[in-house]
Amino acid sequence: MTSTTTSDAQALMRETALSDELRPAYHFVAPAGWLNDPNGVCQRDGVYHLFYQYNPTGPCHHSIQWGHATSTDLMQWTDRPIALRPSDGHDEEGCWSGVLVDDGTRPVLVYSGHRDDRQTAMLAYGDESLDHWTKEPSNPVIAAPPAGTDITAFRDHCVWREGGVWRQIIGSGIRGRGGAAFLYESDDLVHWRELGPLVVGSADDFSETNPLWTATMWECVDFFRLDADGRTAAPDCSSGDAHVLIFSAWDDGRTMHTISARGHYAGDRFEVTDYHRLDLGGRHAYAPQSFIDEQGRRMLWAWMQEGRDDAAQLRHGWSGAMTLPRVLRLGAAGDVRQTPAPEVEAARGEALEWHGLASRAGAAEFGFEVDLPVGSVVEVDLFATPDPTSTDAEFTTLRLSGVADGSIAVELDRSRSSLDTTNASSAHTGTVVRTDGRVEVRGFLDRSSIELFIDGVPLTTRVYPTRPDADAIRIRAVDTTIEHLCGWMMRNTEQAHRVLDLTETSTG
Ligand code: DQQ
Repeated sequence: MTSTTTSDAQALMRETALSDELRPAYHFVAPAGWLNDPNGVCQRDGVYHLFYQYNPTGPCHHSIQWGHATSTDLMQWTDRPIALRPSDGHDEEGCWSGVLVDDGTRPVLVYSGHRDDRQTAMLAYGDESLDHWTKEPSNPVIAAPPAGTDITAFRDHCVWREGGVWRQIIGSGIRGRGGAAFLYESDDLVHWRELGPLVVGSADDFSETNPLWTATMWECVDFFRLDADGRTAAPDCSSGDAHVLIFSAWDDGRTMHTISARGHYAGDRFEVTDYHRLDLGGRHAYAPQSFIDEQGRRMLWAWMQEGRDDAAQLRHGWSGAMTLPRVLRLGAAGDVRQTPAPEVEAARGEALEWHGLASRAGAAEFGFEVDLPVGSVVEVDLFATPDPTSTDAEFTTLRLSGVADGSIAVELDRSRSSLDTTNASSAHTGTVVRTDGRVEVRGFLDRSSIELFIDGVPLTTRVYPTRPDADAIRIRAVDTTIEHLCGWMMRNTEQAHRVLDLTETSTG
C-alpha cells in the first residue's frame, strides 16, 4: 500500500470509529484501530503520560506499537507521535508492554520485544518530551528466561530502584506449577543478574472457574507498597511494609482476570498472604499498570476489553478503551480499594433529572448511598429501554443484597443488555466486604462501558445496547432507602481532529 492509500484507509477507519455510537466519550480511546494495555504511565513536570499498546492499522492485535497521549488534567488528552514501532531485530513483530523509568539522565522504556512467538526485554531512551525514542544498541538486554526452568511465557516488566540498584520483575509461569514473577538486579538497566523467582503461584489453589484462579502465567506484573491511607512507594524488602503484587492471570492465550496479592517482601522473595480480585468485571479490566503521581497518589489504568466479537470490532473500526484513572488504597481485608480520580468530575455536565428513582442519561455518572441490612436488596437497571416487560427490552441490572455475614452480594446481569446475541451476556458476581455500615455506590456509564465502584470495589464491564432509547437508569430498593442520589451527564472529552499516526516519528 502506498502512504496515500494507507492514510486514506486510516481516515476511513477513524470516520467509521467516530460514527459508532457505542464508542466511549469520556474514557480514553485510541483515535481508531486497536488499543490494549496501558504502558509507561507516569507524570513528569505536571504532565501525565499515557502510552498504550496500539495498532493504528486495524482493530486487531497485530504488529503492536506504543501509542502516546499527554494530559495535564487526566481527562483531556493530546495525541503525541507513536513512541515505539517494531523494527528489525527482537521486536520486529511487536513492541509489547513495558514501563517508563528515569535513569537520572534520561527517561528509559523497559518493554518486551516480540518475535517468533517469544518475548525478550528491551530498552529505549527518550528525550525530555518523551516524543523521541532510540533503542538500546545491545537489545535485548535479557535475551531469554532463566535457563533450566520450563516456563509457560515470559514478558512484561515492573522496574524500580532499591538499595542503590535497579530491580525488575518479569511476568512468567512455571509449567506444572503456576504463574510466577522472576526477579533481576542491575546497576545500569542494561546488564541484569538473575535472582530467581520473586514468587511462584499455584495453578491448583483454586479451580479454573474460580475468579481467584491465578492461572498458568502472570502478565503485566506491578509491584509496590500501599497502605490503608493510600500512602505508597516503590518496593523495599527491608521496610517491613505491606506490599502488593498486581498481575493479570493468563492461561494459554486466555486473558482471565486481574488479581492483587498482598504479602511480605523480604530479601529476594515475596510471601503472599492473600489473593483478591482487583475488579469484579474479570477480563474487562485487564493488564492494569500503576504509578505514583506528583501528589503522591498511586494511580492506575486498566484495559477495558471488548465484549463484542472480532467481526463487530472490525466493522466499527476501533477496539479497546482505558478505565477511568483510579486512585488506590489498601482495604481492611487486604484487597485494593479504588476510587476514580477526583479530576474525573471536570467532565460533569448538567445534573441528571430524577423522576423518583429514575432518570435518562447517555454518558453519565450517578451515585447514591444505602444501608443494606440483611435481606434488603437494591436493583439498578442501566442502559434500560422504557418498558422492561416488552420482549425487545434492553437493560443491564446491578443487584446488591445485604447478606448474613455483613457483606454485600453483587450481581451484574447482562442477559438482557443487548438484542444482538453475539455480544457477551454472562453475569458478573462477587462479594464486597463493607468499609462501614452504609454502602457508597458510584457508577460511570459511557456508551458501551459500565464502571461501578461499590465501597471502592470496582466492577467494570462492557455492554452493547442496540436501541437508541436504551438510556434510562432505574433504581428499586426493597426493605431499604436510597439516599443522596445524584448524577450528571458526562461531556465528551475527546480532542478533535485526531489522526491515527502523527507524522513526526521517533527514531525507533
Ligand atoms: N499484552 C501485551 C503483552 C501483555 C499482554 C501485548 C496483556 O505484553 O502480556 O500486547 O494484555
